[in-house]
Amino acid sequence: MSQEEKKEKQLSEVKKSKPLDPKAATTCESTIQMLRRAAADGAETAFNRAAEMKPCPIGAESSCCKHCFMGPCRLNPRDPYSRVGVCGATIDTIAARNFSRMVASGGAAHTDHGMGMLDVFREVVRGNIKGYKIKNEKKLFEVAKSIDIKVDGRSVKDVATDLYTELERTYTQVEGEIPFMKRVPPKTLELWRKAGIVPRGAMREIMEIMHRSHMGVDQDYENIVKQCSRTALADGWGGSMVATELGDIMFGSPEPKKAGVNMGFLKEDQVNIIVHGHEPLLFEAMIVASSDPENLKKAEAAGAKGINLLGMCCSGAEVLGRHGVPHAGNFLSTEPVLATGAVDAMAVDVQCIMTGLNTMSKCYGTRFFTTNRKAMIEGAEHVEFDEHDTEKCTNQIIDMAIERFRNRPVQVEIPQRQDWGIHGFSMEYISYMLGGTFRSSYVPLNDNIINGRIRGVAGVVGCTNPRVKQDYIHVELVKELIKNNVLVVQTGCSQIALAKAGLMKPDAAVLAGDGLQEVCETVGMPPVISLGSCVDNSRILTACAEMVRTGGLGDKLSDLPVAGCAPEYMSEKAICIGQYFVASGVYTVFGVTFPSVEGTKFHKLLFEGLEEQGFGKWGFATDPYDIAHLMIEHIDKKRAALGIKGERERKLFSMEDRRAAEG
Ligand code: NFS
Ligand code: SF4
Repeated sequence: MSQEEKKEKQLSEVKKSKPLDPKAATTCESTIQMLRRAAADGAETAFNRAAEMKPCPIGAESSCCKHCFMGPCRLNPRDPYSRVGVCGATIDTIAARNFSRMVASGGAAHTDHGMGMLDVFREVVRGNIKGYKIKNEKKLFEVAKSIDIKVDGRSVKDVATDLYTELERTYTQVEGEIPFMKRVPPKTLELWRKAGIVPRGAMREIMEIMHRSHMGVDQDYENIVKQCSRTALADGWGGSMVATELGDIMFGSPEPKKAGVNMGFLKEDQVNIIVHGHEPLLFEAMIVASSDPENLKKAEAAGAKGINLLGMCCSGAEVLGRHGVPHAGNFLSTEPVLATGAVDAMAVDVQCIMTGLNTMSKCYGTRFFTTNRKAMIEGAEHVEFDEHDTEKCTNQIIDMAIERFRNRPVQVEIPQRQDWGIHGFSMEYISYMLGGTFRSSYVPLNDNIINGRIRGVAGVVGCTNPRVKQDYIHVELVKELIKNNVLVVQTGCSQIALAKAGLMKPDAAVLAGDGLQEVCETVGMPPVISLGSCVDNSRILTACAEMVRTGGLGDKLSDLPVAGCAPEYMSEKAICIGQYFVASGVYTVFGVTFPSVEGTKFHKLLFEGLEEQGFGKWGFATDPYDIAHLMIEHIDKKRAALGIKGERERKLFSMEDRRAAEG
């Protein structure tokens, strides 16, 4: 079956089930149970809406343009060169311009989030915000050092002041290179310099994309794609990386801990509050407020045994790793979870918040709050979150959740499934885990890749999308990868899918191939490693840079035997992430659908040309096994180029050896 036919088949499987068959829509048991309840109650979710809304085939392949009012212009995706837009724009111009705006929007989401973190960090350092503090001084000094800020003998405040001044350039710099370019392997940076894609500040790059994609400006698809790379790099090695690093500095670096995922962590006898969104600021403040003795007293007075806080989507993935706060589910479960009737309040900030949550929460009497002035929903209650006075918002949410608990308007039905796993890895911890305290380094990882126990590393990330069966592709793909000795690192909603499938436990190593299994068993790690939210994809970039620096695996990021994938993506942020991985040198495969027409020059550039120029490239497939094998083939190709194909003799550094070395 061709890719095209497979895609059609997947789409029609989800579509044809009218009324919706929950088992065809998702493999998440809790979500199935809740979709059944929602159907019985006449409540509707994205799964139902997706089944009714046929995706526009022209839009899906990015063959239409509405950048001016001589149009909108539609080209025929089956014969894309048969027509041009009213202005004469070809399919390549149109698709490249559309793509660039996806990159701009996705990059804007991450960089605006990162800039918000920087604003708070600055006010914390200046003493104007008291609710947060610098929790991790070690990380502060490490980050400062990595961008050449002097740290020896200096105070925390001085270093932190220099750090925020310097990091501000990530967003506002008009000319020259942003600070984290200092972390890029020299050969990769050299390639970017030659290509003219070293990013300036994100604001500048995003503004330039919006200008260049306006009617009648940049019409050369190759030139547009260059600006896509530059803008995307300003996200991955800029805005997102700042968000991750400042999060670690203010809230602590994640460390592995046992933590739970799934709807079974809702508690019937407690006040359940879900925080959903992306910025850790609201979540961290909610953690403090929900353990405040005053609030607990109020909850008790209402007959509750406590206040039970849970995460969803990305901020949830972040606190899952940082603090072990349980996680109720990924993107597509955000509506179904409300059908439990057990959610007393849901507070959201920015990104991936479905409008449908407001309607759904009204059906089940959940108090639903938007909290960010940038993200309101018509008809929803808005309680604004102010970092200078976090309690005002969090206490109000808790009060209203308690009130709702006292008079729960519907019967509660909580799916009983709880999945435990180990969460909270970071690039620093991976180095410690493999090397031990005193020889903490990437040498053992590189060694195990060179000796072939680990074939390569795959990043499997991204959303869930009702156009395909929720979680299914993530889980099958990752199983296939580890079976073939590929170590998998994860972020975002994908990580939650695998946590629910039980693959984030060390004993999941039995599902891995011999080599990977041996490594996992020796160091006691799971074969699938959770790194946090989508901005934490920057952890994968830092880890790749460290692998190059450590040596033995080439001198550019594009030499590494690694690959990336977002098999169920839905968001423009994912497109931007994909483009920064590709520009960094990584082969990146997407599923569901891809916004370009196969056979066009633009498509060929993304899928072949960029690699010929020394970057990574895009790939596309919808079947999990096809995706896995595309990734594995690529990893093998890189291994062959490094001359390490099939090699497997060096001794693994065992726990015993490590103890001996540490004395
Ligand atoms: Ni990432 Fe997070 Fe999930 Fe997709 Fe949305 S929550 S930033 S975009 S849906 S992984
Ligand atoms: Fe049509 Fe060109 Fe206007 Fe786009 S910019 S809508 S292709 S006329």
